[in-house]
Amino acid sequence: VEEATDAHLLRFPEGFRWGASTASYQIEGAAQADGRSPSIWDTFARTPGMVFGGHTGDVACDHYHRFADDVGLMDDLGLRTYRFSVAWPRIKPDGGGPVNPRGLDFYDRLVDALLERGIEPMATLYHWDLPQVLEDRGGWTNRDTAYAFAELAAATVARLGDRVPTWGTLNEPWCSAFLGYASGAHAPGRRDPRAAFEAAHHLLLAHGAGVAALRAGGAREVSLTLNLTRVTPQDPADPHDVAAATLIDGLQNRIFLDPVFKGGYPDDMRALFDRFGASGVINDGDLATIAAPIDLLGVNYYQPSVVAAQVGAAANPNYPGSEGIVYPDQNTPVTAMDWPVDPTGLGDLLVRLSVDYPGTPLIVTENGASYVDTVVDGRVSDPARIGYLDGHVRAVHDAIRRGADMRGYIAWSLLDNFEWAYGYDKRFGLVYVDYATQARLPKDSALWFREVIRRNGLTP
Ligand code: PNW
Repeated sequence: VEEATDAHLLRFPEGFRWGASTASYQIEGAAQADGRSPSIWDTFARTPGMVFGGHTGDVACDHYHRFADDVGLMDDLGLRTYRFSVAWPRIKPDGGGPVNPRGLDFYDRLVDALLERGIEPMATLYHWDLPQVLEDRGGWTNRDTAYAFAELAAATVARLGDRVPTWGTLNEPWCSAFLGYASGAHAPGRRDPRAAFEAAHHLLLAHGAGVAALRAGGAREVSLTLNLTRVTPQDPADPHDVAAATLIDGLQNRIFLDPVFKGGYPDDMRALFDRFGASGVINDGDLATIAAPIDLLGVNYYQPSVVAAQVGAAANPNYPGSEGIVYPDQNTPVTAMDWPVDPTGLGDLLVRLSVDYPGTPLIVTENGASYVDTVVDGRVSDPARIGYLDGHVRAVHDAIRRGADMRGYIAWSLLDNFEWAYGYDKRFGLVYVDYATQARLPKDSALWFREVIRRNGLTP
């Protein structure tokens, strides 16, 4: 528990990590450079109607060519940690098999540039850009994809492990499995609940096998990032609403947390594997692989969830098996994504994790907001984003006071970028990107964040 040493400052613990996040497909561009093969997102973005405006990541922020300037910008903004992901199709264009050294060269240059500026690199091995060649063999519904992932982990840590202290296996396997294979809102755009549960299991298996490969390669700190949230019943006194909240908590949170930290699927989730005919992919020994200890849990949090039971309601396609559950409007302020803003959801989530899954330190690996930004007289004034970030950083501070072992706060995102199904229409950056010129302009929120980092605290 950290007491404010300065009455005017809510201080964070010594060594608390502050930074920003990105992901390869969202910023790099250079889709054909140096032997990169197509990923499922290249294919999906080219499928009519899947991404806003037909946008693709072909150019994105052109970070592949501008990384040196972007690292300079990070330094100017006082960021001390940079979370990025590596593109599997650059490193292993055939999915498995031989390494493409030119693909790894890019990350080698990036890591060196970060270290020269004293910025700690945090590398994520998979942030959704699966090589299309692997999807052609079933993608995450194929067990072999998990083993191919472990080989990616081994090759990447072999090249960068001497300089990258912190490694993440997967980013948000919930999105990969359920947006990718159940609702089809994300690549590869399949709509098959059975495939989604199979994918969820193989993603967890990939994580576990990846942890083993990272350890064998000498990784110093190994983590997994999940998109988790606080799920509450609309009426806590109504047992039907309470049951609805429990099921959605299972499909969002426990289906990943319990295998990793408790060595098994919760009974209600196991029942859904059975119902959708997906239990056959769970082999003897898988859960032991999945439950390999990790050093840090990354938490991505954007919005809370409030649910209610309603007889006859169709299942939300993102949550197969959730018939009879609805999401009543809460009249909370929302972001440009229509996502409700409620920082108490983050504080409560972090405290819950430290109670239900004790012993693993936590780090916020993504948190941020999309608002409509405009450049006026060479400046982007974004008070709503500052308010969002301030409220959530405050919630992290409060979670520490309530006993959570918090190691850092990493904002989403460094730059405006390719926001998946929304293309370039939604801006999450601390830094504005003018896509016509690739000019970068720090928003007021970036300058606010720089002050928080400089003080290692918030003013009350
Ligand atoms: C996360 N949903 O994505 C990702 O990790 C980032 O790459 C992304 O840019 C960021 O959050 C903002 O969206 C999500 O529909 C995308 O529930 C969609 C959902 C959740 C997370």
